[in-house]
Amino acid sequence: MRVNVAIIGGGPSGLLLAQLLHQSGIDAIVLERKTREYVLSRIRAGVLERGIVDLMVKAGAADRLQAESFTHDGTVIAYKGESFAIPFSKYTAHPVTVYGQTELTRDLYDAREAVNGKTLFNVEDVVINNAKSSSPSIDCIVDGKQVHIDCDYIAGCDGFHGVSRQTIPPEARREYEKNYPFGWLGILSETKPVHEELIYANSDRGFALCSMRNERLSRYYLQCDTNDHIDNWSDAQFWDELKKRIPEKFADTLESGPSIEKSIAPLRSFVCEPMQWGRLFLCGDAAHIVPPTGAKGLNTAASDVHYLFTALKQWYAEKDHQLLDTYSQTALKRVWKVERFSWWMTTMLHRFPDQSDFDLQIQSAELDFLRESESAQASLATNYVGLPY
Ligand code: FAS
Ligand code: PHB
Repeated sequence: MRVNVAIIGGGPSGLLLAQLLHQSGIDAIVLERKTREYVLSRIRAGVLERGIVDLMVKAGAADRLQAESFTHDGTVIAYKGESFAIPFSKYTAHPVTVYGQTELTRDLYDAREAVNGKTLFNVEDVVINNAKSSSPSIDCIVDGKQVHIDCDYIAGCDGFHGVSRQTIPPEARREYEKNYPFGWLGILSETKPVHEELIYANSDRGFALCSMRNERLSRYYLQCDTNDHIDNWSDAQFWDELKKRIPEKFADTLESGPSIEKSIAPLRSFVCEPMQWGRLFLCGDAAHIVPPTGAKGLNTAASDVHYLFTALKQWYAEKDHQLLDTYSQTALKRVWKVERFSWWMTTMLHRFPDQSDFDLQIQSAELDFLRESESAQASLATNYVGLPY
């Protein structure tokens, strides 16, 4: 089989790239290790920057998003039992959009099927061949049969545990990593969100986040130990702890209910440089990871896809390789700014086991400054709604 672009990974990065390429007449295939149902069973991001919404429109996959999502003009920061709002619209031109990654991925799969896009599921033993040559290829096994795919370019959209990043020789890649001493315990419940906007809470018991998917679907997170397990948390224990971590005015009105999903995610910052190796280009979690405190994981996967799609489009339309040659440094410029913001939000809002009294005072001063300073709020808003591509 031969395609222009072979995409490893059928998560949001791979699917968004495939759809954008299709819209420009560039032939692609998506190779996904799992089934569509499995991919859609994952509960992840919930807040979209303007950039990914615009890309979904460009990809022809935004009808449901535009019909069912809603916009948030700000967010709430809570600490010491009090809270304050940060009005994005006072400092930026765009709000954020609330729409679950699961639904966005579902829309992309539906759009791909509508155009009969080639997608292989249950793909195993993916091997990338000759990425540094002008004729790369992929070998893999699908339903027990060997499949060989010749292509012009390969997009590694296979997430943190995929094969793409590992194809870059260890001596040719530099990896930066910071592991946080806590995780996030998240639940989904068919309850009314506690507030119409998100609440990021720093409490002496640890971080909490109150988010949502719609008016009757809430998403909550609690900072937990790295070795914690969902079996240690009954729904009642989760709700009790959440109420202790958010200001009373919210806790008193919190609607609890049975969890329909419960999971724990580790928190890390990670960047792989470079994000390309010959004709292999990494996008999204395959290249970088952020702690979800800044709601940047999915959104930065989208900016990578924008840069790679634009570069591929320039090559196929004008045989100009310049954007492809500079993809990694272009993408990394924005990636590092997002890494900084996500680290800053995480450091400001979480309690660290080794925090000294001095550290706690500094964290408190950071939050006081954010509450009192318009320039500090403008900086948070500018980063949160999404830096320009
Ligand atoms: P993904 O990991 O989503 O997709 C990669 C795909 O490649 C997967 O479907 C995988 O099955 C497939 N794959 C892997 N190896 C393969 C192989 N060898 N061959 C073929 N296919 C292969 N971000 C936020 O902004 N907010 C959040 O709250 C949030 N929560 C998260 C919770 C968890 C547990 C995780 C892991 C991530 C979370 N993220 C969050 C980040 C998340 O949204 C990612 O940024 C986003 O999924 C990135 O999309 P992709 O780059 O497509 O990677
Ligand atoms: C979510 O709704 O899942 C969510 C929202 C904002 C974040 C992280 C996760 O920063």
